[in-house]
Amino acid sequence: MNSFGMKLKFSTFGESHGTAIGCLLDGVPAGLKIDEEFIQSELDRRKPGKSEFETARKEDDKVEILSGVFEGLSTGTPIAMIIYNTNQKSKDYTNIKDVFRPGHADFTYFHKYGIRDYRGGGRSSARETAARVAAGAVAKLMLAELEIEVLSGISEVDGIKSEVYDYEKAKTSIIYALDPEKEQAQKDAILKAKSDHDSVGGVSRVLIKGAPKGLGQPLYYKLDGVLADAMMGINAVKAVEIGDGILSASTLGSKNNDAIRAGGFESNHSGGILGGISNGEDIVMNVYFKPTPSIFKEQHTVTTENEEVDFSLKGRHDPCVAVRGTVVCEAMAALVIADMLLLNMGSQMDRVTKYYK
Ligand code: FMN
Repeated sequence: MNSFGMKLKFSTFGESHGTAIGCLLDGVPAGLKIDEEFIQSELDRRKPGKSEFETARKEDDKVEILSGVFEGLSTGTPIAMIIYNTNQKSKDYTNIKDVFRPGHADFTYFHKYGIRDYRGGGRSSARETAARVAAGAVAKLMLAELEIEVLSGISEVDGIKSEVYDYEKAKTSIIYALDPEKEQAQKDAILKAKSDHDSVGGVSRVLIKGAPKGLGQPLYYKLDGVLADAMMGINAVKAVEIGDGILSASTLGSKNNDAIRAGGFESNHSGGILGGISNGEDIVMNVYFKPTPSIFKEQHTVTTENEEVDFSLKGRHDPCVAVRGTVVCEAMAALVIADMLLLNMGSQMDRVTKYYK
């Protein structure tokens, strides 16, 4: 499947070393001010080659809007966006033409489709996530009109955990670090792995502020379920927690429950979601990224003919995919919330009456 969402639906196309990647976003209400500079700035946050903490591949990731926008406003018709690939070095991948990179999707894509697009991983490459960021930027513009904000940052690298979550600080950090006190150690861990020809994992913490109560479609399109699906669908994501997540399983009900007062909840262990529906509190998620599979140490693998070989990879790869991945988490979260807002509009008769009468 290459599409996601119900009322706000997007599809992406393209592969790492093809001509272009892009998305088709359907369901954006007419009259939304489309700020192209903002969309580009979101792509710039994700684009590779900005620092030594990322792959040295340089892509401009210039986005072009092909349809669905007239005189700066959405027209209610599908918004198509395209990003041309400009920095493919397919020959970097000739040494893995017939071998599978351990940890990558090369093995499973080959066994599923019987075709080997070895150039940068083809469609399984996270290059595709640039298209999600473009779609997510439009969703963010929609959310901004309702004063809903999606923020994120890196809360952990190689087991070095943040103790504070400063989302404003994360905006200015080259690795989007949430804790200024931990940033240097986290950077050092990335550079150490890189110089060892290895890679490290990390965690993105996502915060959705200002979401109203009532978002989420029980039982089978629950807000937490769809957010988890959206996050797990991002390359290299191995786990997602909503609120206290895994910790909730080892605590008492009396500690885990968020007591309710007239002015709201006294705590937010639930991460802003109860019964699959937003409760008006901040929505909080931890998204766990594994270490980048493409590393330069010698590894055991097999060829497409199932012959065992030892090989060392060449090319340019992110030493910690969580860093750029956090921008993708924001985009996917924004798309889910925008979809849920549109879906929720018909949930009570008086809203329907108010609209039509
Ligand atoms: N994997 C690599 O091997 N090299 C990379 O440079 C790389 N960059 C990535 C950048 C981002 C923003 C993200 C989110 C992931 C990146 N990945 C990279 C991860 C792979 O795409 C991913 O691990 C692979 O498709 C296998 O899928 P899985 O890890 O979800 O099982």
